Amino acid sequence: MSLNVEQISKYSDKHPKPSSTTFTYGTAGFRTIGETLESTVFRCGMLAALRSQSKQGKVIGVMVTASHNREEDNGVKLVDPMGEMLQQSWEGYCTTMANAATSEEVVEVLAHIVQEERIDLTIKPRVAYARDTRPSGPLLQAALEDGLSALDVDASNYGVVTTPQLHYFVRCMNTENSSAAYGEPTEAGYNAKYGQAFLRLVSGKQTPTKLYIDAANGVGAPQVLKLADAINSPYFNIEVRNSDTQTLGKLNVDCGADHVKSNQRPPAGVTLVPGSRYCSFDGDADRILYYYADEHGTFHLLDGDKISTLVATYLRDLVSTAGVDDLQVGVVQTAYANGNSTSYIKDTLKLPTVFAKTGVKHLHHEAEKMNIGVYFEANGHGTVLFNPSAVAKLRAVEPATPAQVDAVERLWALRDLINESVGDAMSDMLLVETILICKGWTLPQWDEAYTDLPSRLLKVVVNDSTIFKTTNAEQTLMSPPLLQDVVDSLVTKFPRGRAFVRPSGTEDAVRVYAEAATRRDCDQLAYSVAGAVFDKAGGRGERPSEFI
Ligand code: G16
Repeated sequence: MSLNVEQISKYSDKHPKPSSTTFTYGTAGFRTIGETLESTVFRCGMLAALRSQSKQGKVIGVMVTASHNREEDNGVKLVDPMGEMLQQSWEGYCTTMANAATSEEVVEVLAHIVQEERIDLTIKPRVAYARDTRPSGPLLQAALEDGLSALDVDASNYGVVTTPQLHYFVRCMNTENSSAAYGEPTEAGYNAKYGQAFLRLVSGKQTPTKLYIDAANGVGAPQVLKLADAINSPYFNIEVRNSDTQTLGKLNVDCGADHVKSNQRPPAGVTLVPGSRYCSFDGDADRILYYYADEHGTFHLLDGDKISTLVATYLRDLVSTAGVDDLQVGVVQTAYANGNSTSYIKDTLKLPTVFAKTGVKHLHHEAEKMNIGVYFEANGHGTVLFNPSAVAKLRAVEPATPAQVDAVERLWALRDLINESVGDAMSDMLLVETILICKGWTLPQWDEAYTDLPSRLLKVVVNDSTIFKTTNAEQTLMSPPLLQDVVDSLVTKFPRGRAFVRPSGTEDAVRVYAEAATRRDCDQLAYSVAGAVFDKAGGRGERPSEFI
């Protein structure tokens, strides 16, 4: 059997590539102005089909979203059979395919992949797809459906759901009726699985105070309300803010996890009251952060590092109580992790920790190497993985005391509570809520573990961000020449200073991260480095200069 060239060309001609744009499969798939993505999304439909055939007809996911990005952006990414991000060796195919200039070239690239991957075209391809609430979503979904029709895909449309929900559905579909069955691949199945695990873990404990959720005016708003309906318990007492998915121009604007983390202040539409509890999702609900105001009204952020240390501590203690001593909990971070969180993990928790490049796909792979791998980016994106050896060790344990029985049961329930396929704001929120309820902790009590070094994340817009090349887990610049020397000399001026520069893989910009012993030093360092990037590497627009 060979490719149906006539059918593919007919559909492809409907979605010509914009001639002036070059597309790259970046940190989390393709991301750019939504209107320019039609040809790319169409072609991703066909790539998903081939990927499915290369996996003997397993379901591949396609999510149309630009997550934390501004509303006019959109994006698309492929999800592999176990709900994980697309295998990296296929990212090159995606980029080549997205940049094919004509329908003839599109067919050539498809034929090349079929040959390289020895794909059996008689296998029926299966794809599950969904989108977030962005205005360009319906147009891109239609392009995607053309791509699926071009290769006669057996397709399942999941409508408007969160990104992690789609990852979950893919894993469920591919494990159905197997010993690794993950759950029912429906919204109701998702809510039942995570809701029931949550109630198993918290029942009998004291009920918590209300949790205010900033849903970034994105798809997390309707979905978390459905989760709350399914749980239907005072243990999950929530009020959703920034839930307007209908009005144009509101998604991720002055709200959501990225805004809260970058600006280190609460979102619009939320007035912090001391003693109350708050969290923010991002636009597609794959990130979460908590925060609160102290009695002086000062804002305190509990970011991905704080979530990671809370979860790792809880798991470490349960493993120890359960008596599964050779079961190791480890933590994966990126260069954005606050220096004090890394010291706390190493020196106080005495847990192994490794650094990965930015992008949950990189952290996920490192976490898979650990028995129980806790991975979170400081921006609130992450999850926990139990590898097969951890599962085997848990199965083998023979608890002798009631405390051991309880700890083992809790570990199993936690595994049911966690979305192991990808970082998931709703599942992570239930995990944090569980730990806080079980410990009887307030947010300030959780925050006591260690104090963050002051940090600042800035964005610099430059003429060409592709000239920025990094090494050393993206902490050292190799290009543009000599810029790293400037960063190094600035860093030495500030006690406990640390800074790095890297190109974003989801936005057309360069990111600058800095931390130092005091807020003033940290901001001076961050703005000095950002100013140097702007001056020496083709800065565009306004020079970053708030403090200098
Ligand atoms: C995505 C990735 C994250 C990454 C973030 C920023 O988040 O999934 O792993 O940290 O982009 O990446 P960059 O600094 O390369 O732009 P999201 O929430 O937008 O999917």
